[in-house]
Amino acid sequence: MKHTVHVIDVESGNLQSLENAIKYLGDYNVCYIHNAKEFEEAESNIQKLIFPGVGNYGHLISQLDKKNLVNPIRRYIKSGKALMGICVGLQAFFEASEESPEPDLHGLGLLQMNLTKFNSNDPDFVSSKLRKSVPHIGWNSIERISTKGKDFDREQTLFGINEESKYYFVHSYAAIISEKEKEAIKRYSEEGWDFAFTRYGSEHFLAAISYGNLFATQFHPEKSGLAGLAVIKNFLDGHKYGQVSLNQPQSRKRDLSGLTKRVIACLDVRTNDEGDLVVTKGDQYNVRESKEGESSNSVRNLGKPVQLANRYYEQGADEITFLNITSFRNSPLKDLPMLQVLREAAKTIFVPLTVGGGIKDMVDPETNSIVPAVKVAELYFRSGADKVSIGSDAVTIAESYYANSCKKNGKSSIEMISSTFGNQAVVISVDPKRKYLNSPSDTTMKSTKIQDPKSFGPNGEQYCYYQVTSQGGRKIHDLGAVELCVACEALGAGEILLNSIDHDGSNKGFNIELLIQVKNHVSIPVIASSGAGNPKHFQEVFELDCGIDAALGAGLFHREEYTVNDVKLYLQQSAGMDVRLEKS
Ligand code: 1PR
Repeated sequence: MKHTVHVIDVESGNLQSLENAIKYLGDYNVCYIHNAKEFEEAESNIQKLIFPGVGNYGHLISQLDKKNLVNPIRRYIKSGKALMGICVGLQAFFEASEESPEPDLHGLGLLQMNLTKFNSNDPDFVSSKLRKSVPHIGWNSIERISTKGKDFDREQTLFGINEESKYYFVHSYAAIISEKEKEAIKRYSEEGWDFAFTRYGSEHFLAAISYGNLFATQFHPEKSGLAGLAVIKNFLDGHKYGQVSLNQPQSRKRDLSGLTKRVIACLDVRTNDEGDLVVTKGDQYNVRESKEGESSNSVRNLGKPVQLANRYYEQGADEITFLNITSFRNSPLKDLPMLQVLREAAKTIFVPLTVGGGIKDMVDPETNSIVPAVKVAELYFRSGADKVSIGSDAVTIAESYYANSCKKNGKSSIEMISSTFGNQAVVISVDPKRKYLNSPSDTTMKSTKIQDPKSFGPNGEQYCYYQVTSQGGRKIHDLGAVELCVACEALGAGEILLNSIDHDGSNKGFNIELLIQVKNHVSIPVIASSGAGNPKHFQEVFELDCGIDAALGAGLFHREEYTVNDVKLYLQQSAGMDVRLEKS
């Protein structure tokens, strides 16, 4: 017989992946609790309760309050039954967060410590002339686990959490341990709390906490591959302390940031001429086969989206991105083509999934009603997406932002989605193309000197700015990539997916000058995209001192020239970089 796991649902993001992970483990069903009444009805039967949270601390705490869930949760904790918090679900056990400084907003206060924001001017980065991105997004290691103040041996685990594996984190605020908190940690340790510690740059913070049957992780176990599934299983099976075998092929060398280099596989998806949803790939965004003598060529078909995504997950992709590249075609809300793809993919893929294409206010042709972008995004989150990527709409939003003297209106898709689901859930996909200039004074946009003479303009122009496009390169705008990214960061975006139409499908390597230029103007993480042709190209981009630690490839994986694992092994063995390699 299957056991039931109860999950608190306060409408804060992707619960589908958690449900999928629990079901994937085999012996469990999931039952959601939305309010106090449902809690009370189920209370005597609840044996395992999970309290997930994504996004904004204040939003989560006020939702708990609004739904009268604070007292039932306190009562449940007191009863000593098993409870697991995830991400903001961990943060809720603390007293307060700098993210939501309203004086009357308090968390559950089990730990009388406050959460603070990571410092993008981390002194270790500043002295190395590197840039630290905030949010902290990516795969990090656990540095130390302690029980009652005493360090674990390396092979010991806390609910399966161990120092050999990598876990997926995505957050800007954390229980960062300054001198003052060291005292508190010592006190709580003496009272019997267990802690797992990690660091982002020079900032040490709590990655997991546990006391009796209470357990919480700052990272997302449901998005941390096999290592994360093991943590959930240990919690559900009640195995608090265990052992891990130490023969995993992890590198022990850690980056200054602590994060591994992230390798992302991207699938451009559209319907082909036969009406099937396929993965395709363009050269400079042209996805049609070019056969001589044919006027209308067919869309390149490289495989089925879910099948390919599973293949890349098994090869070790740290994230998978799906882009609906023909999103400008209207379809009824319930039939948005990527919903089904996500639902299927999220059943077996336990790393972060991003979906892009058509994230904007839309008119549902079936009902003729306007659906705000935040609702469209919510549908994707509820189908298994962790982040949405906004392309064309981001350009329109940035244009209005500048036209409005850099004032926010609170209504754009970027602002609405980030305030509900957190900045980390909003990626901006940028499609820039080189606009040649004789001199930087020919534009008001941030320009750059072209380094490679082979890339000079047709008339020998040695300067350019990166002019943004929308609708998959079809529409050109009087706006530069830097200006677009700066505006989107100010409005609440959490990450930039930086494509380059000039490099897309070229296999000649990433557009380094564009990447440096943009990264030097924003603090949020930038994902390098377009042009990857071999593992060395990933090394090149990760070695830049502007602090890029995520890079995306498409064509090289689709054509099976390299697997994701080939790239990661190369980075580890030839370039000495820290990557996540998982035991299969
Ligand atoms: O504008 O919000 O509806 O989003 C549409 C999304 O679809 C945007 O993210 C846009 O970049 C993408 N898109 C639109 N048309 C195309 C096309 O190719 N015709 N694809 C397109 C963009 C670029 C990358 C590609 C890398 C790596 N694809 O995602 O995967 O360049 O390729 P490579 O490694 O083979 O060089 P909206």
